[in-house]
Amino acid sequence: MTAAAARAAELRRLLEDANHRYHVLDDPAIPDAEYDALLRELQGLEQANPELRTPDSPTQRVGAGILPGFEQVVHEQPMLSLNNAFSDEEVREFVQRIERQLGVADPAFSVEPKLDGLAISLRYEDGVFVRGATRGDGATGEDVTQNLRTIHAIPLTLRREATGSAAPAVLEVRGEVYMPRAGFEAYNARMRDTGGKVLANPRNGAAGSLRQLDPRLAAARPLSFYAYGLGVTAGFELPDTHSAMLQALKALGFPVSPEVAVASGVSGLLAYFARLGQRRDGLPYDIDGVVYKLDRYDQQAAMGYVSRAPRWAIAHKFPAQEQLTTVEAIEVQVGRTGALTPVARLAPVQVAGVTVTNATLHNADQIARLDVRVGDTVIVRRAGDVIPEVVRVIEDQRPRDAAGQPLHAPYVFPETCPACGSHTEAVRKVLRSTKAGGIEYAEGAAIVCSGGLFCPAQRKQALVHFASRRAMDIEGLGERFIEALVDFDYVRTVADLYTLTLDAFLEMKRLADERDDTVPETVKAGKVASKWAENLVGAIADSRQTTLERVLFALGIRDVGESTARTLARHFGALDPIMDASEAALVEVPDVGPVVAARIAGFFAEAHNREVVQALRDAGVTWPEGPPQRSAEGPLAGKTVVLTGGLSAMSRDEAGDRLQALGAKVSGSVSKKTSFVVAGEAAGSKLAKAEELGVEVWDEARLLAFLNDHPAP
Ligand code: I6G
Repeated sequence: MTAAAARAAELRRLLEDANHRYHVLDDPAIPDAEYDALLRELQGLEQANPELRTPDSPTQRVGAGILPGFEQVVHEQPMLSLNNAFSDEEVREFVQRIERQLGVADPAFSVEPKLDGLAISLRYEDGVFVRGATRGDGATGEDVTQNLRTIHAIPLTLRREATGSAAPAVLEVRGEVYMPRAGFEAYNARMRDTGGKVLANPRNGAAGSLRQLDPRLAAARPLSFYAYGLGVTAGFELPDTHSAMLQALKALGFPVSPEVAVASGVSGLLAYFARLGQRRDGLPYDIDGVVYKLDRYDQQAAMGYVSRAPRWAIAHKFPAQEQLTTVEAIEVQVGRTGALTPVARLAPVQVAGVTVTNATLHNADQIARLDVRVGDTVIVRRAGDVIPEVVRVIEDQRPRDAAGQPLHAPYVFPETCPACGSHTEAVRKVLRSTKAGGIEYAEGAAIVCSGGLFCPAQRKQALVHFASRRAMDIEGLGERFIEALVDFDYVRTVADLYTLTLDAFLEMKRLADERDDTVPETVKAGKVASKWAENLVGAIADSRQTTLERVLFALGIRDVGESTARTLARHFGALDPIMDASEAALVEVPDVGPVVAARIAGFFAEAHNREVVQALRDAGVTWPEGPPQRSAEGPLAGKTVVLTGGLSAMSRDEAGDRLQALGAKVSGSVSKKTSFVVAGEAAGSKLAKAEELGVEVWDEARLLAFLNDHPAP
């Protein structure tokens, strides 16, 4: 064997080991970056020596060329279906039939969740994955080998330590390909952002992915796999029980559900069903029931089959997670951040054991994509902790007039905020910065109310932020009291806080306590309240003396965090010039880009927001103002610096401030114009980019030494 061949074999082993630890044992051994480095090394070796490229190489998981179509696969051993039980009674009958036929009491069952995915069969010859097929009609399926190779949970070779030297000549493993919920949500969020097609549910996601003719598309979908059974085998010593067989599969490198257990008697099965049912919403994947299988293979053989289903197994189904209902109205809710979210009000329907009357429609683009209208019959889905959502409209059931025209027009998204009447703006999510130094936005835009502090829907959040420690630092004004202040109409804007008297706070607290069952009676009647109110009034009074950067931050302008507030305060020196600055003037401020400039200008263009600022001034809130500090002087004048990775001696923001104070412009992205990059712990792509462009890189020690030699002016 050549040195290259030996290294390639070693890399394949290391990569498959890492893969197994990560996807099967849930116990990652090496960081992602190291996995990527090993994979790149193997790709390089295989490129230079194509004869080293084997079908079971981890490099083949990225997806090969586009297929002309799928070949048919005849299952040597048919892929059966399972009979269903929808009630405890049906489970009882299933167990009693077995007990009668076998003449045994309380036989043991292997019990496991039934994942809502797609059944597949994987064929291994001499320990190597050679073909994977869908179930199809049970007798014939489709060859989806290329797509299955991209699923990291599926081993490309059987694990050596389990097989010893001789792998089974043939081993067909059956199981379910599924899409974990988190992956489904993330995939759909990405699709919504980029205007792509969202998946109706994780099951469709898994099935659709396997049907892609371009395996690279399947590789981009977050799929996983659990093994649950066998097809044909040769040279494989079958254990006596199904549960032992699952352990054997696990040892061979297949993921087996950690929920698998052994139970006996009707009560044992029903207890397992109830236990898993309770945990259903918290599982990382969708399940539609549990499967009970007689554990002993000799007992399975004695029970036999009826038509195409085993008599020794049954699927006990949970209530469905998708149901049909009708849309009674479409309303728009304003969230605490001002985002307008369309919600469908539904005719009440039971979904997975819960009555659903509202479902999210996510955003304006989603309504347009689904074309949901009032009166429509829709599929509503509720799974896990996720808010119920409308996934599809049944268009043939749309109400129509005598001429066949729909009774309801397409929904038109409101142009003003339903809570305060302010105009709305489309806020596009930043996807990434481009090589040319620009910004790439997501296509779908969130529609956001511009009312800010004036909007009642945003008022509570605005007050929480305003009072927070790093903003106006008003101690003692917790969220519970802020809610009460707004709910009982004591404050409309943040400036109203400064008009409240001691008596008003005491009255508000009494009302807040009264409606709160968790507050003990002794506390409600207690005298602690007056001390609390006195302290609070004192804290509010103290907050009147503040700084420009705190006020700017406290106003809650979208995307203006502490660091931007500080830079703005330094650059302009006073509030009026900031309020009157054009977007063009704002982008001159270090680290303020066009998006943030538009936010600041938009905020102060709203009359309500200017009135709040005036009210704060009238209430005696003051801050020192001075001349602008925008001279690019200092040892770093004219230099553009990028900070990346974690620093141990200070936060990145703090380091940025100190560099700015020395005249540097701090930027978020690396380009040829970058003077140097400060790379802290676990620096990633920005460091790589700097190295690629030949930009100077400082480590933390060098930064600290420089700051030490150049104290702030
Ligand atoms: O569709 C299935 C899901 C889960 C199954 C199954 C299963 O076991 C956990 N087991 C068998 C034997 C069959 N279908 C035919």
